[in-house]
Amino acid sequence: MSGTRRKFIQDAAVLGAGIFGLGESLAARERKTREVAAPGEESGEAVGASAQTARENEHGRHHSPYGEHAKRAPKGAGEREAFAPMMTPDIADLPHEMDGGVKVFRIVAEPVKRKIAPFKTIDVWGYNGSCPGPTIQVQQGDRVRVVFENKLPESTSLHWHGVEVPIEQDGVPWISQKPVAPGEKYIYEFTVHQEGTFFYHAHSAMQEMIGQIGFFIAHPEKAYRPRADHDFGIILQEWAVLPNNTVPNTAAMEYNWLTFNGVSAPAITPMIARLGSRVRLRIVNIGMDHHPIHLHGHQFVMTGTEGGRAPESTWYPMNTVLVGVAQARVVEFEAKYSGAWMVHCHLPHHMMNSMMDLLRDRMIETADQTDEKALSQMQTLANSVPFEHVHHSPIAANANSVPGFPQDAFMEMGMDDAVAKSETHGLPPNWSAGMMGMMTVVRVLPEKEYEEMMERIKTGAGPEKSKHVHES
Ligand SMILES: [Cu+2]
Repeated sequence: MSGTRRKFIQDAAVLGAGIFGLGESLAARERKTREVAAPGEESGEAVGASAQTARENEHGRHHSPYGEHAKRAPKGAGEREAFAPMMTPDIADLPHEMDGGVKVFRIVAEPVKRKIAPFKTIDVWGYNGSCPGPTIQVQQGDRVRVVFENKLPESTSLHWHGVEVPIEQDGVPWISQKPVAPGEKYIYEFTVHQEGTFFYHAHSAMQEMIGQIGFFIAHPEKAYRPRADHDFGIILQEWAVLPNNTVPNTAAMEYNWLTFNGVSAPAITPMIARLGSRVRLRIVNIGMDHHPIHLHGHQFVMTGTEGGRAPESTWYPMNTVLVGVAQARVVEFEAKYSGAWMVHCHLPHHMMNSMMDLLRDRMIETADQTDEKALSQMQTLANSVPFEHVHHSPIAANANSVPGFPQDAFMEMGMDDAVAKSETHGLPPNWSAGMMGMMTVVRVLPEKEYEEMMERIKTGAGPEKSKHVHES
């Protein structure tokens, strides 16, 4: 056994002891951790923790109605249908390794620089260099171990939102575990007996608001019927970034940057679907606001919540789903019509990006001013991208004399080149001028265009400027 491993186990055992007057249960758990240090010495830290959890389960510490599930060994591969992974635009999947029948994931909580727009990078906290953290995908029946390391400057923990786990795996500081101190590790391990759209997050309000969340997807043992051909996940977040700041003000309640998966439109990567396919969207909200997410051109049904799959008898047609705080909403639709169809929050202030914080110490006025002056002010922002800020949409000759002008006239900022990627190939010129905040598109492509797009994404080829492809 390496010195590092021994130190880890010792640290796990003495972490926080004494100083803060630990309660009875924490002290008891500490003893338990010490007792199981021996098997860990033989087979490594992760296995040691596994032994701890297994032992706790054997001793019947977890008395929930799901105790039998929690104890159940993972099923053999042959008994379950292979699952098609969900895709999280702009967020990577977290890889895992196998230790016997256990899927082992490694998560590091750490400060992250997140480029939320071509001209805006903010300082947030996330996991494994990503905010939101990487997506974890497992299958119902899996035994899961998460080796968690805290590289934040303060204590934290990981909570498995909606997942029925033994209490000692619940990730609530001081209630279900001692906080994981900076530089320390903690091992979470549990059996996933549910299916559904879950997420992991720090169980500390301000840490949630500075970005500490990621998807935890539990695919069902047997695929949902009807099967979805495409499966996409979106995490909703909001940020208050004050002028001259890169660190969001997590105590604020008014937000100026709204993101899907940590990116604001038009930088959000479009979702690509084949014409005639069935598309699933899973939307998760962790923040201060509720978000009515609206889809254009199609009706969908809500097939699941943060509690798992909903019975088909409860499905009814809709095209806007309210995703409340701490909720997951899963919707599905038949991609019947080709085109670039908007998926966006319909709260008006969530359909824009604030340019105020880009002005640094300059003031911008959006009322009682001339068109010329407003344009020149906006150009000071555009210089940093760089592009020329113009009215993409025409304005009237007498615009300056109409009370209320301007409204959207100065907000448009077309920046197709700055946000170009494979998935934007073929979008109409200046498409990005109409995209802000919590806004993206599902691009429903006919067979041939779909196959070409998949090839383009595979090879990483950018969009062709010269060859414009109309989508409808
Ligand atoms: Cu919203």
